[in-house]
Amino acid sequence: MKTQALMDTFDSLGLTQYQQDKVFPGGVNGRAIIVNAGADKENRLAVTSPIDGEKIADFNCASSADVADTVEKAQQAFQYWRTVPAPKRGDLVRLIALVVRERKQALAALITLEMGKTVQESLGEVQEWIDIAEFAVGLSRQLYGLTIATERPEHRMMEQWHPLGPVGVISAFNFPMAVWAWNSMLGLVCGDPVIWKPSEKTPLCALACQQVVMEALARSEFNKIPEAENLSHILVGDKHIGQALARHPGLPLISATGSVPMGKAVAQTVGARLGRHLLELGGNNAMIVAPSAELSLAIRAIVFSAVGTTGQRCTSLRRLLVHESLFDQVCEKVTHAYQQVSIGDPRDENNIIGPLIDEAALQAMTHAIEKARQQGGTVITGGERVNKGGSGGFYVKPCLIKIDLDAPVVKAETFAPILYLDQYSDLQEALTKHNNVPQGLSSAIFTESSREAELFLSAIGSDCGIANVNIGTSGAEIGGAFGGEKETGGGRESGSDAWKNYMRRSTNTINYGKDLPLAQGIKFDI
Ligand code: UN1
Repeated sequence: MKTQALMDTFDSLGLTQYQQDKVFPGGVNGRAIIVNAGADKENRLAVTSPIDGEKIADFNCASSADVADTVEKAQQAFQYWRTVPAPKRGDLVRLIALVVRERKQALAALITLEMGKTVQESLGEVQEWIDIAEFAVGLSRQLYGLTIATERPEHRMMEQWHPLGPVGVISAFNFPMAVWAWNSMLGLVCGDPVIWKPSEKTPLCALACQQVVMEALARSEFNKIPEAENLSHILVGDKHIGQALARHPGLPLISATGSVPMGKAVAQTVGARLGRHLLELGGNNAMIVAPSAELSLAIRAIVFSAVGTTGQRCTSLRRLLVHESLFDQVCEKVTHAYQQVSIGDPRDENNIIGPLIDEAALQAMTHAIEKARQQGGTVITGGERVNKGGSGGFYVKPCLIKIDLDAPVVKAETFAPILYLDQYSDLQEALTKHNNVPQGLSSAIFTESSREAELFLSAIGSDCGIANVNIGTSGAEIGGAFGGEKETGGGRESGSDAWKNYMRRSTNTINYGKDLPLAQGIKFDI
């Protein structure tokens, strides 16, 4: 099934036609799609679909030499792109949004095939790309600097935002298009070419994204400009490619999404050359359900946040703190919902839980459940593998575990649908537990009390980058800044003023007088 489905999807994305051009120099060879055909044949990467574990593509990975060459090309593109007025750059991104809108179904189908999220969620991910692209188009006329009051007569002080340079993007499998889109749509309007190392688990999605950009370029006024062809690059490969990008002084910014160990390695390497990094790492997101909570909303929010994307979002709900007065009721309702959810092939619209990405994810889940048991936890429901007609996909029942949230296992992010559940009697005590993890991405409270809600959002409330009231922890809109504190890495991507990451600020003071007054009233007569 895979070969045909993949080829159909690629056909509708125009990829097979495109490969004759230059993205797939090795061509489509039966089931295999080869990138960098000239590269080391030992260095091959097999891509399997999590739907059934079948191999869907074969790659030769990029090499470190490709990194140096690609950065050089991106630098050349930058020399050109930074001179193009920002609203004109925005016009390319407008065309990208247009192509994505036209190809939405096919792009979503590819996400589902390669990453395994449900069609609804894949459509949502593609929508996220459209949203950030259209946001970036508007932004291309709003890259504002301040004018600042100066203490000197006949002077003016202002700031300008200039393009930064080529940006290296390292992304994870779970949002194989949207996270790159957050970075590259903003990067492109800000004047920066983008070099992307996608997850080794989802390179086909990356190729499709590249195809979209190339198609938009072909439709744009930049279609005859050789430098414009080098605005967007992908390098398929393992962590050595990521490390080479992080080391390269030609990339002033590395934006990395993924695990905490990966983020630390990137931060150290980029930091050693005093480059900038933008990190979006692990989350360990919690929700507090207060006594006044509207339970019909809370239960849906809990289940969507905890089991959506099979618990493989950075923003997935992993910890639930329920007031003791509601504990039994919430526990019963969530258990009931967990036992009802349909699990299976994500292409079937009836299923709301697809497979885990791979066997390692299943093992991590099984291991965490075992540890939770050893640390005093009780499995209320789920955790078992579900056999889907002997398919090689890793389908699991979402797992609900009653445990003290101070247990060590709860402090680590396990990228799987495990929800740890605990009760509280006093909100202060709940907040302490809530914040007592190394990560700080997303959080939520369900309450009808404005006092409790405001406390949760205040400086002494949730310590996360995202704090919500009466909605779940996942499913953030692109308009807000996305990211978190502590081991989540401190970066902010996507909306609000996250664009400033992709630009350099120049503070300018202009003297239009006939004197040279010094700041701070310093006298310096020569
Ligand atoms: C991620 O899991 O890395 O808030 C991104 C959400 C999505 C993005 C998640 N908009 O769930």
